[in-house]
Amino acid sequence: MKALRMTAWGELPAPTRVERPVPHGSEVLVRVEAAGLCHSDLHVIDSAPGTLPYRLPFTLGHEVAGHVAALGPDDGGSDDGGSDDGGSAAHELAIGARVALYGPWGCGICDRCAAGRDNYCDRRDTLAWHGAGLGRDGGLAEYVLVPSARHLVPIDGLAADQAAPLSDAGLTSYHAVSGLRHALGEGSTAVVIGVGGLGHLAVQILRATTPSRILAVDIREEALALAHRSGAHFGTLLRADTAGVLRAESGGPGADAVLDFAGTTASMELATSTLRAGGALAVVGSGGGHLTVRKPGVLPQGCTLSLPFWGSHPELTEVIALARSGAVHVETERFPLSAGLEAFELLRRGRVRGRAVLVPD
Ligand code: FEH
Ligand code: ZN
Ligand code: ZN
Repeated sequence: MKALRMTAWGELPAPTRVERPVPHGSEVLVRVEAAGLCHSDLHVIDSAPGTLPYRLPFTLGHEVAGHVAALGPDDGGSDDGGSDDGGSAAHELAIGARVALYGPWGCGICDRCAAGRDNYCDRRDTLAWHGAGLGRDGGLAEYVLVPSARHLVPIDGLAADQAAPLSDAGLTSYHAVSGLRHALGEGSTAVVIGVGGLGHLAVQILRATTPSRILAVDIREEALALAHRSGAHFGTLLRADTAGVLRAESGGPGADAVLDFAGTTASMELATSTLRAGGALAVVGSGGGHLTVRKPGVLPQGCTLSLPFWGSHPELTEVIALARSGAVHVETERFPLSAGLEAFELLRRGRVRGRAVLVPD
C-alpha cells in the first residue's frame, strides 16, 4: 500500500510502498478515507534527531477517518500499552463501520487512559510514541492499524473529509472551549485569536454551545471572512490598537475568555491586554511565544491560564455529534495522497484555506 513515511529526521517524508498491515490480537485495520495535515506534522518533520522519542521509520498522519477493513482475532487482550477492554469495544465494531481515530494513544493502563483521556496520559514521558502518525504508523496511507477499538469513534454518515479534521483540529478546539465554559455564560464575550484550521472550528463550537459574543482577530482578510461565515459577531485585523478595539466591543471590561490559536509572544500579549479581571485565557497554538506570569504583572487579577492539549475520547464523540447535527462544518482543501508533499509545502507557507485533507488515490 502507499504511505507517506518518516525515514530520516530533518528530511521530508518519503512516498513509500509498504505491506498492508494485518490485525492481530485486538487490533483493528482501518481503510483510510481521509487524513488531515497538521502543523504538528511539520514540527515532527523538522525535528532534529533525538528531540522526539519516536523510532524511525513510521507513517505520518494523526487526523484520520475511514472504515473498518478487518478485525484482529482476539476479543480482549491488550493494545499498545497494557490491558484494556478493547474486546467489548471490538464486539460493537463491524467490518465496514465508519470511524474516526481518537489520535492520542497513551499507555492504556493509567487512570487518565482508562477514562479516555490519553491526551493527558500519566506515563506519556515513558512512551516511544504519542499516537497514530506520532511514532506509530499513521493515516497518511491507504490503511492504518489501530491497537484497539478503544481508539475509534463511530461517524456513521459523516463525510470522512469532515470527520478526519474533527479528530484533531475539532477536538482540540472543543477541548479548549470546554475548559473555559465556566467563563462563557450569558452576556459574556469570547475572543478568538487566529482563525485558521482550529480557530474557525472554535468559533462554530462557541456559537453552538455558548451564549457568548464572539470576537475574531487575524492578520488576513480571508480569515476574517471565514470567521464571519463561522458565526463570529465581530472581526478585526490585528493592529496596534486591537486590544482597545476588542475591549470596546466587549462593552468595556474586556473579554471573559480568550482563545489564542497562535501562541506567539505577540498574540499572548494581545490576549492579556484584552482579558477581563477574573477572565480565562487558553493558549492553544504552539507558536513558541512566552508570557511572564508574575504578581503583580501583566495578567489581570483573578484570571486563569490553561494550556489545553488535544482532547478526550468522550469529547471526540461530542464534537462528532455536533458536526452530525450540522452545527459544525470544517472548511477543507482536499489533495490526493500522491500530492501530500505539495500539500505540506502549502501548509508550511500558510497557503491552505481551512484544513488540508489528503484522500488516498
Ligand atoms: C500532536 C502531537 C504533539 C504535539 C501536538 C500535537 C497536536 O497536533 C495535537 O492536536
Ligand atoms: Zn495535530
Ligand atoms: Zn496512560
